[in-house]
Amino acid sequence: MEKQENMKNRVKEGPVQESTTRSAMITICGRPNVGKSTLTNALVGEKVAIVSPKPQTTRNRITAIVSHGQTQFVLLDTPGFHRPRTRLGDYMVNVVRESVADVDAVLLLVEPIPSIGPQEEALIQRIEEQELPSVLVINKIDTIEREKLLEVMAVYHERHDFEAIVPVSARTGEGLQDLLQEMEAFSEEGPHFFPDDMITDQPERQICAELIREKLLRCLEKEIPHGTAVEITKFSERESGITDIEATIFCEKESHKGIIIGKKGAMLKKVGELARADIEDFLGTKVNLQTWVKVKESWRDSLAQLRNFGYTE
Ligand SMILES: Nc1nc2c(ncn2[C@@H]2O[C@H](COP(=O)(O)OP(=O)(O)OP(=O)(O)O)[C@@H](O)[C@H]2O)c(=O)[nH]1
Ligand SMILES: [Mg+2]
Repeated sequence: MEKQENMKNRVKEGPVQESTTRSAMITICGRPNVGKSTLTNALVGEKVAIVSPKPQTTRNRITAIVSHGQTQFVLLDTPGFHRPRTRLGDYMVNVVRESVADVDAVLLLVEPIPSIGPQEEALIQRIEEQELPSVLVINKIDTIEREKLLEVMAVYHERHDFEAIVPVSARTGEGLQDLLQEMEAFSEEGPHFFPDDMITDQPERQICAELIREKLLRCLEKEIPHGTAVEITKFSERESGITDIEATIFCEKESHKGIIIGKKGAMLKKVGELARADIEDFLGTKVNLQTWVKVKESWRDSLAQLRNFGYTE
């Protein structure tokens, strides 16, 4: 009788399929400037997230899609975890907290420093609270000696039971294959969440706005670029193949506006030229980019303005 039941079950399930798809959703988190977006881009093989030498470059959660054999990894690049000083900061930190939940695993990206800072401590606590499997990824190993690396590994190993510790350089690509291999452990059989040729869920115009913001971060000093937001007000492709883009750069003070425009418009021209070149590469068309600068006092502390710029839950 038991045997018959087994036979019936087998017929119902059908033959075992040879090739099955797998997927995993994995959050990348860490303090500002540790290289989360650089790592995201390196794993995707294309630029989907802007990168700058200044902390707090990423403001939103960025979904990036990576194909690895039969597996589709959905990576969530997050803002740097920091102590917020504005409502925008509150939003960014909340994005991180919400991204370290309901995923298959978390990559905690750290600097190659043999001490655990308050940001890492808070993120480890969040990972423990959510009972999520995690991999410690020690980035920027191109900048340190091997002995130092062992020290860093020991300090973190003592603090938390990571599934794996992987040293990498997001800049040179060292260690990335090992990292992908470790990430496979979190994949499960099932359909892919996104089409296989998709690399990010961000709309084209949002990426264009981000590329302009990246140039502001790279060209301007101190607090000024952190108080900027970019809105695309026109985005249309002509039949001849040229894309017309109009963008407004918002800043927080009249004095900042003067600096962003620069002497005889030199700074704005430089930002525009750098951004246009990148946008042309990204869209694969010629681009006619027009930029304006406007002031919105203290927008980073205004809920209405944050919503307006898309920094909403
Ligand atoms: N030497 C070296 N520099 C790196 C590496 N990875 C990233 N960087 C640099 O670190 C800086 C910050 O990189 P991002 O990728 O913007 O860092 P992030 O963690 O996304 O920063 P936020 O979005 O501000 O949280 C940039 O200047 C990168 O070029 C690396 O492996 N080695
Ligand atoms: Mg980033």
